Amino acid sequence: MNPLIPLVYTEEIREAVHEGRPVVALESNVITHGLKYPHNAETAHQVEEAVRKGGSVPATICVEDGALKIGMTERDIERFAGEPGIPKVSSRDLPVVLARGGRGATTVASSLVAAELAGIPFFSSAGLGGVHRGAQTTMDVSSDLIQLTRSKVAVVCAGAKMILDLKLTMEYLETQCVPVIAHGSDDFPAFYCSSSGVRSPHRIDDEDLIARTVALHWAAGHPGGVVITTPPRAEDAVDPAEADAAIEAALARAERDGVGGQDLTKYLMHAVDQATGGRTAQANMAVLISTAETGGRMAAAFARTSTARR
Ligand code: PSU
Ligand code: MN
Repeated sequence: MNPLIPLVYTEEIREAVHEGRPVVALESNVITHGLKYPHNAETAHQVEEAVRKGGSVPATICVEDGALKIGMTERDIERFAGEPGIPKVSSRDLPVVLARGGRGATTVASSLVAAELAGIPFFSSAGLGGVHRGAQTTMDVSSDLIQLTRSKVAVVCAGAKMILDLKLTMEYLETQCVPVIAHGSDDFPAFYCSSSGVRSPHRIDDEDLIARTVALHWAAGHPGGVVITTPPRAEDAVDPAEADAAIEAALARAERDGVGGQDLTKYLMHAVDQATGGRTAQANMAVLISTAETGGRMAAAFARTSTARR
């Protein structure tokens, strides 16, 4: 462990990591910035339960008192869910918040940093950040993608957020040598929708084979992660035409209001939720939960192959 960075584990997670039992890391920014109270707290609990149902131990990550918390207690989650003003902490913000002894909610990117430091090789969330629409001029590419090239953590998700340019997001992952494996679909999913219209480079439905693929990527010396997608369940998915119309309107509003930088993702997600009468927020919660269960199963499969190799 790096002595400069305090890691505060819950007892359960410390033991699980120590014994090589499967753990799935989870982000906290979706609690503070993605969903509204009290749905955020309820969803965070359901996500943890779903990881357990999949056969793994959940570890929701945050920063508090200048330490990385590897596993939030029920009270921690309730506090983060209810208190306004807890900052979004992405990879570039992490050293500042740690140095100041501060706190914050971790994005996918900073949660991957924490997961690797904590010895947790699997992470799950609903939708990755990615290349924003119009990034050709704004250069807005989520740190989630860059961090994926640097942290040895497999990420189970329902693709990337639909507000993004998913074709460019896939191009980026290809350029950066990040394997993308679709589980249960041919196409790269679009978070609320089962297809982005972009075909995934690989489809593997056998979870043990996915576990072997992840192990081989790292055995080959790659310093980064693997993206494993799972589509939203049919009953949770949003009609792509409805979602697209809401996204177009949200993008126009963001431009009119001059929103950019680290506030853009949250702004767009909320604008789309409003335009769909909360339909996309509902889908977001359902997808977080179903993805977490798949993540739990995949991490368990990976732990079995790791035990076999010992
Ligand atoms: N807003 C949401 N849901 C989210 C996020 C923001 O409604 O899930 C998050 C995730 O934490 C993701 C981050 O890692 O946004 C990406 O932000 P950016 O595009 O600024 O890199
Ligand atoms: Mn950005």
